[in-house]
Amino acid sequence: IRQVIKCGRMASSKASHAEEDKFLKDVFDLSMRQTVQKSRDRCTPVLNFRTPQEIQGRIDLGLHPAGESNGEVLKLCEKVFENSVNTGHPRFFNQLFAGLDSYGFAGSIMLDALNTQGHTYEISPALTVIELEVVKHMLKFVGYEGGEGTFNPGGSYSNMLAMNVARIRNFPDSKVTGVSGLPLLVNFCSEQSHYSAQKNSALLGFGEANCKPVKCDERGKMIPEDLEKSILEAKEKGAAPFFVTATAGTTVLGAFDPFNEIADICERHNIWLHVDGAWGGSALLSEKHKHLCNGVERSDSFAWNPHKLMAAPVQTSVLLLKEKDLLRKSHSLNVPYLFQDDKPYDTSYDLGRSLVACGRKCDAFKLWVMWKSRGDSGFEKQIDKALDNAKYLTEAVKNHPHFRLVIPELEFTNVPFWYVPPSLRGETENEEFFTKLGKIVPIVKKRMQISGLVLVGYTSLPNIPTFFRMTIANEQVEKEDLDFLLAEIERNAAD
Ligand code: ABU
Repeated sequence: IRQVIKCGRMASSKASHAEEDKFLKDVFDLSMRQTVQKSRDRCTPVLNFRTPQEIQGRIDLGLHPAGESNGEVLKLCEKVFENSVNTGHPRFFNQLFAGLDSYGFAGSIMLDALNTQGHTYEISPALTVIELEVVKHMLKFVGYEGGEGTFNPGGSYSNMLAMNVARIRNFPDSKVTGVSGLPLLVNFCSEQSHYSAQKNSALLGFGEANCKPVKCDERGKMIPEDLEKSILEAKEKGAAPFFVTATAGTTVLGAFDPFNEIADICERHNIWLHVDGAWGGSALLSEKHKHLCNGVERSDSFAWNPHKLMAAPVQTSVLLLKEKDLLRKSHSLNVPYLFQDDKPYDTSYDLGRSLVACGRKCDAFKLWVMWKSRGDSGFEKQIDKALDNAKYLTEAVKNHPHFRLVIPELEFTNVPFWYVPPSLRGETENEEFFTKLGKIVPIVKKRMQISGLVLVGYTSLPNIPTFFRMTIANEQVEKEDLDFLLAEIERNAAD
């Protein structure tokens, strides 16, 4: 090969290569210092809160005709870290993702070094077969052996593909002819499901109003009787119910819907059952907790975000389908610039043939590196620890006279609660009392955000005033971090 292409380094570029290499190493060291190493030191803050205007004043954001030196760019990058949230910190509880797994981070670095896309095997050969292997492994956990799946940019996108595939399975011609000649297609989700169900219904042309909300019980689980009532009402009006979104681990309360009862209803009415397991799907990895997902094997599709409880790097999202070849039937469109049939390999490995996305990152690789390193058992320990921590916090809140749980029976790592300030202690705990507690939550959150030592989210639900929406996802969280959170709320709510 050297003879054919006359290999050799050009002397003139040696200096710039050395500079580039140094820059890359410096960037790696900076990233390690600012994230991995800081996360190990609980004395560092989770964030240095600044307003957008303050950040605009601190970083030279402007783009200029002439480029800047590596040193200048590096200094600017350092400022970006200093004005970012350290989501790998064990006291970052704000979202349904947290932590920076070293193997996942390593996978991300290598993936970015490869800088390729997943539409054809010819530009991502190893990454394609890795994706298929990871999907095959995940299918087993859901009970979909023999099915198929794909990595997507986020859980909302996975939920969208599922809805589209369900429509095409019911009305195959509509892939070409569109939805205008079809009966009114309606879909259903619980009133506590993720907002992507409604957004996707709008996006795919069914309409937000045709995503019908189903009532939940006091634990946040879909009420199957209300689902069936709603399906029958839609049918009476001449509409065609075609899709139900159930949830494994709701966004706010972490509730798991009653999948078997919902599957019975979907079978009776020939409706596609999709489970949004973006958050709670990882329970399937734990012998102790997989019962939460009992019945999901009866569903048709399952969205799962390993970037949440498995702590894979953002984003690592999968849609799994029980039946094979539906992705191709729903999305195939052959174009001669990508999907030629006369390539020197089996072209069914050109995964882009079956997807909406053309350019797509090969996110499966990050998860594969993690899975190779940890094995199933490593993930199982991680999930069990998160649930143990949630149990510890639940008991701590329950037994602390200054805190109240929003719901007494928690299923997952979501621990929603209120703080009772000195001025309200001893009052009758009626609707007015909890409304007052709700008003305190954003104030305390704001103070904690500004002090930067811990970050936790808040929300409200219909008929439930604002509360702390605490979730545990990071494996590095220890009981002392949970004690710290409660102490920090007390400290910030002192007056
Ligand atoms: N993408 C899931 C919802 C985000 C969150 O509440 O953390």
